[in-house]
Amino acid sequence: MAEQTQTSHAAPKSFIRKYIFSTDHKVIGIQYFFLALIAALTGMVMSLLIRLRLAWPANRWPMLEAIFPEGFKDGLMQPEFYLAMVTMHGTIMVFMVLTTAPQSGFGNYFLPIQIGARDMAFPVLNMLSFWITFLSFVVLIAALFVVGGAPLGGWTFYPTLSAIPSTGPGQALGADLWIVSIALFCVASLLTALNFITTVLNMRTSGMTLMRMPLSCWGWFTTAVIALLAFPVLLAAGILLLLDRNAGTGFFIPSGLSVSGNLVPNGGGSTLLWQHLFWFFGHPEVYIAILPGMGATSHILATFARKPVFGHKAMVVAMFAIGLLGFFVWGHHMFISGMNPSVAIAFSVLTLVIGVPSAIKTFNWLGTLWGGRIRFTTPMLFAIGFVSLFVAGGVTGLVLGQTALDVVFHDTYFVTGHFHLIMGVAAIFGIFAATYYWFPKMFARMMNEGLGKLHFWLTFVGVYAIFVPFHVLGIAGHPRRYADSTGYEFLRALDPLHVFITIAAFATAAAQLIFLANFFWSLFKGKRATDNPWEATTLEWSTATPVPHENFGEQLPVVHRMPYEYSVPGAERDFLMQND
Ligand code: HEM
Ligand SMILES: [Cu+2]
Repeated sequence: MAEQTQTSHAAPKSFIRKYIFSTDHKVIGIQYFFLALIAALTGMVMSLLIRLRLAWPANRWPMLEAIFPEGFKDGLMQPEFYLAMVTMHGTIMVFMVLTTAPQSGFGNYFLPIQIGARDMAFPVLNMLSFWITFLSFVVLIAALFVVGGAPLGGWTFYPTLSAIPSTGPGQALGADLWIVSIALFCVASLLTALNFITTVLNMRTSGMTLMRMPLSCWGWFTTAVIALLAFPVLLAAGILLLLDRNAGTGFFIPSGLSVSGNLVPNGGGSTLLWQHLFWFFGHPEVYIAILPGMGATSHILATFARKPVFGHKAMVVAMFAIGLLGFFVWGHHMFISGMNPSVAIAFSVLTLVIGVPSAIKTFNWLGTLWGGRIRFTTPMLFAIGFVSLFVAGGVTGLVLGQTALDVVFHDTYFVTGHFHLIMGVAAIFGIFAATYYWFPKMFARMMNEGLGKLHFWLTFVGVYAIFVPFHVLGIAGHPRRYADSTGYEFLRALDPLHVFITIAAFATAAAQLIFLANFFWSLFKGKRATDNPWEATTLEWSTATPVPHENFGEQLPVVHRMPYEYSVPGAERDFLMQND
């Protein structure tokens, strides 16, 4: 490996090559991070709009009418606007935030440094991936403003309606742009995955065997392998859907269908085909969102418990097992699609089997904490929060994985509660943990710990206050994606709960302002960071702060040991770095 595969380039001089069209993995990582931050704020505002309608469906909002004249006609939030917000919120959060920040953002910045490389394997491709992702975001936002209305098919975009432009509001140009945006995103993610895999396999410095890689690198590597296999399927499905809409094919349109009394000319296809293709991508996607968080959590727990990760090898194997099994369970999203019950049982059993490696990870995280000399820093609190949310959301996954129960809970708020805890918020906690942990290396300053802890506690309490009641709504039979449920008498008793959730959501959103203030204040005014402020062991802490061009000086570091050698008896400090 190593030296001969590493080429060296002079640092770029012009502003444009240095900060805009940069091929430096560190700059690209930061670009992805800021793109995800903007997307997260957009998605958050959308979720608050969703909550407004759910808590006070008949209320008039003249101020919002001034901003969205169409969406708030006479001050009243229109159902189409509500559904567009649900669709865009979900799409932005899943793709632009959870797929972008942990993998492309932190992975780009730290994977090469942690394995002792000077850059990614294909720096120009890396730049291209970022700008395609950026374009994808721009196209998605553009879809909000086009003639015919914003897309409102949900983030799963099920045909038949989504395959036929004439079926109603939001199904015209807006839907095409949604699909184009997702297709672009697939291309970018595919290129990133190739880059990550090649980098891990070819660019490790001497002594950095695969097992000596930090678990954060294992998270990024496993995620890249999953992305490489999952995104092409969504890309293909998206192209087929575009063809159905614009070229007269009928991949997803059954024969003999009529819309408003007019026979749809193209047919012969199957709506279920989309569900198969979408969820063959969709279930692995939730692991794409969360595995980097698992890696970062393991990394951070070890640092602040001052212990090696308990069961290091088992952690690697469990991560890969989760990734692999994730490709055999997509049918659990289709239990009510009319599938053969024996097939459903196979999907159900395979789903429950994923509980095994997930439990191994959880017990090993607890084992890592057990008996440690724990330092409760902000990144540590968020990493522990990640474990809490992963368990809380995982438990209801076992409920939904059973066909008999899912038939009841399908398309209710129980599902929304489940996936928000495990995929939405747990992954967000992983991103926060990573941000507080790596900020000193990325920006050469420390974030404020007091504000960080305040942000943690308000957010931790806030997200449970929002999403635990979702489960209660679901058990009561409250359907999801309904702009208006006031017509259902049996749901009236739940109105106060909706108000409670909305207030909790606004309070939690306000707590994010503390994070933003801390982030931007620290960027300019924070205490200067030393090279290794957390007394950690891996290579990113062995190089200078700020990280020099091409990451290391003349000589690449040579690795002699496993990544988490904390509390080593007889060591001068209480830890040994990988290159000591
Ligand atoms: C990163 C975090 C988050 C992610 C990944 C996320 C993701 C999603 C997804 C995928 C949907 C489903 C869209 C659809 O059914 O088409 C959704 C819906 C929703 N989200 Fe989020 N969300 C996040 C944060 C939040 C927050 C903080 C709130 C605060 C209240 C929230 C409230 C909602 C609501 C009310 C719905 C509509 C549910 C329905 O109609 O079934 N989300 N979200
Ligand atoms: Cu799934």
